[in-house]
Amino acid sequence: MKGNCAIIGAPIQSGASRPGCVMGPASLRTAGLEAAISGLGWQVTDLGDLAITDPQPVDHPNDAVKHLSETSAWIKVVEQAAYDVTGNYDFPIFMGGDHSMSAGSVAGIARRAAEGDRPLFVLWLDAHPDLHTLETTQSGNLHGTSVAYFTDRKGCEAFPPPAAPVPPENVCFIGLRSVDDAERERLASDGFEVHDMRMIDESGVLRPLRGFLERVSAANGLLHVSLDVDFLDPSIAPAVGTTVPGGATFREAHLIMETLCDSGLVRSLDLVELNPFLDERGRTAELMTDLAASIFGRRIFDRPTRSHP
Ligand code: 5AB
Ligand code: MN
Ligand code: MN
Ligand code: MN
Repeated sequence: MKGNCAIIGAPIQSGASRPGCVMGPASLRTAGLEAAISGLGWQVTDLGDLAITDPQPVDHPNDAVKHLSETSAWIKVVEQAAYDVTGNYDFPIFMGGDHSMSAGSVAGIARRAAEGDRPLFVLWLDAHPDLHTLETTQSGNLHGTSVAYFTDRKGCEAFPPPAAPVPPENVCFIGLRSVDDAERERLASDGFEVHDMRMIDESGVLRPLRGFLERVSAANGLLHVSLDVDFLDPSIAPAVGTTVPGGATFREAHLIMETLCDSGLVRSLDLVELNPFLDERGRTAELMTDLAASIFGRRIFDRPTRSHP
């Protein structure tokens, strides 16, 4: 047995503009996530779906902000679940739901990591940096605020305060290609590690990823990976409300997951933004499942392999 994995659903869609992410966990289950990981030698427990009860009204001076009370309630529930599950399982997978889920999952994992005195690092695989605060968001869609929240940027006070903010230097973005002005300023000034798609075009995915993994390893850190469907090119992953052309290819994405697996540093994973209403015969759900399987050790061959001269 390689370890205990928990899968836990957070059917949240209040953070996104297009409804449908509520079906994300069901679609990942239908694609066979549990069997894919248990088939690799892990013990997998499906903890079911989280739910919110009785969201408290929360107001905000930025009138653009949408569904604040519901999203706040979700962050609280997911934060507590992430804190609890990291105490009992080696490797939890959080199935979204839109990306506001990760405000809660990362905050809860960070609270647990701080207790164990290990620094938490976050790899954010996304077309977007999700660095708006509630003050700067223009769309008002709160799935664009998660990173600002868990790094404790000023302007997210309407959400429950994060117990152990993640330092921006511990957050690495790969795949960026849609960045708003307010986010651009933060990326330039706050010490995040940033690899946009142009850098990936120029260097490939391995160089930046290995550099980041070396930092995690040198700091004896724990690594959380947050995978937004729109990290992937829309031609291979159509089931997302926020498609941006020019995303990661099938092999780039798999190579990232395989390298993450080899590193042995990853302890938790978000699969987010899957909108099954927009999918084509389940192909995006299947791809997200295959990418998760690669992080858990699925590979073409076990290494080292001998190739013909
Ligand atoms: B996602 C945008 N920056 O604020 C905004 O999909 C997009 O979780 C946010 O990365 C995308 O609405 C949020 C234009
Ligand atoms: Mn995102
Ligand atoms: Mn995105
Ligand atoms: Mn999205």
